[in-house]
Amino acid sequence: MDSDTKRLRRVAAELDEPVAANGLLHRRAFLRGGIAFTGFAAAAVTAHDAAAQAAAATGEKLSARTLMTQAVMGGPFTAYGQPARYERDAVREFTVNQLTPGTGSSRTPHHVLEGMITPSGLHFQRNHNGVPDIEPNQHQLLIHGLVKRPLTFTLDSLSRYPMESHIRFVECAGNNGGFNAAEPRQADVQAMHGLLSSSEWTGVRLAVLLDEAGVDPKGKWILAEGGDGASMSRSVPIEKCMDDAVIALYQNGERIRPEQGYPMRLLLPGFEGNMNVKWLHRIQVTPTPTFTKDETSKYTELMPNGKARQFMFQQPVNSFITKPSYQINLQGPGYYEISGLAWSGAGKIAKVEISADEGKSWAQAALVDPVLPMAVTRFRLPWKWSGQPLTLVSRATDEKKNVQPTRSQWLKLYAPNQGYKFNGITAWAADGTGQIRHVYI
Ligand SMILES: Nc1nc2c(c(=O)[nH]1)N[C@H]1C(S)=C(S)[C@@H](COP(=O)(O)O)O[C@H]1N2
Ligand SMILES: [Mo]
Repeated sequence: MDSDTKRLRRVAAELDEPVAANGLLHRRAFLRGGIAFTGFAAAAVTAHDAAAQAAAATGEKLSARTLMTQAVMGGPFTAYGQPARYERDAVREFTVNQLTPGTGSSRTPHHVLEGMITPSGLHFQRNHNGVPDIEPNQHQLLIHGLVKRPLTFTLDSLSRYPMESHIRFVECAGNNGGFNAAEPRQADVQAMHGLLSSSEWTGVRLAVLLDEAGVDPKGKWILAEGGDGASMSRSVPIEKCMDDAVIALYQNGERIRPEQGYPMRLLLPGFEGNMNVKWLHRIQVTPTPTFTKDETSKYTELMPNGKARQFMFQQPVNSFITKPSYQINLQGPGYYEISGLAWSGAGKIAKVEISADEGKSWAQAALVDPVLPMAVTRFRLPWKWSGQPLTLVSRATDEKKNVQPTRSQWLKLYAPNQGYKFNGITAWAADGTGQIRHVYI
């Protein structure tokens, strides 16, 4: 054994010590290579042996020659690439209502995705009247109301302005639903948390356009209206418009997808999805909120005293574990990496803690760079599962010190059946075979 090997073994032995109950390891245990050395190296040899044995059984020799005969002539070029045809699980999930086929939502399959960016074709959709087919050269954005100079912008004229790019999440206020049912619903991460997606958005800062139009001091709000059949419209405080609001034209490097608001959408970082008006064609500066149907009949929260709370813009701090999760079961005792997503409308994620004993002891997960405000943050934690039944939970804290409540704490904040903005802790229970169920803790 050389000195490097000895050193790695020593580090491994230290890091292999759990930092919280039921085998949660130090967040850097895998990164330092220690665990990989003792655990995975051994596992890899076993896997290799198994493959060699299988090959021997069929009389086949694992050789360079075998690999070469497997090579085939490749297919032609494609104009726009698609995922490998075997990736059939990586699709949006939705139910079709025959009467209103364009109305409803489709969900991002987070349980089969990695990293912090949602592929554009898998961004969730929430449409109140379908996806309009807008000819970009015909589209205009009008800014009027309490301004010195009403202005209209075409896609071409907007393209001459300085652009900004930001990685930001969009999350529907109705995400994470179903938790007020008496029994925990047995559903995967896609069904439970799939109305959340994350993209790099590029566009023009709204403040630049409003400054050019010259906002009257009496203009305290805007009305943002979409060009879809629903004319979806929302009131936004002028402070947000002058702060970090963006007229987004690009999504993950290409023009924004039709489903996300082509050719332009309002992006309000951290604010509930509904306010991020798609197919944006009109901004009216107003003295007060407009009290549109979308902010009165819906997207308000009923409080315990029977009054509805309006204009709760920010999405709360939240997190969920994707690996393991419902239907992403454990494959027997041994080393695992627990992984998931955390986000907050208030800013950056400060920490994510994981518990494997229903919240009695906690280990701090590693946050994957870059950790950005109002973006999703991927977290990871090494874990050694002994094979005993247990419950895994994640709890996120943001930079403003907001912490995810438990489900029962959250339920006390609102009237029964109030369904918006749930951010209670999600818990996954593993039985002795590694099968995962959704449980309440
Ligand atoms: N014009 C318009 N904007 C809209 C909607 C809509 O139906 N029409 N849906 C809103 C809702 S409720 C949400 S959650 C987000 C969803 O954005 P996405 O479909 O790009 O994921 O868009 C919002 N903006
Ligand atoms: Mo939404």
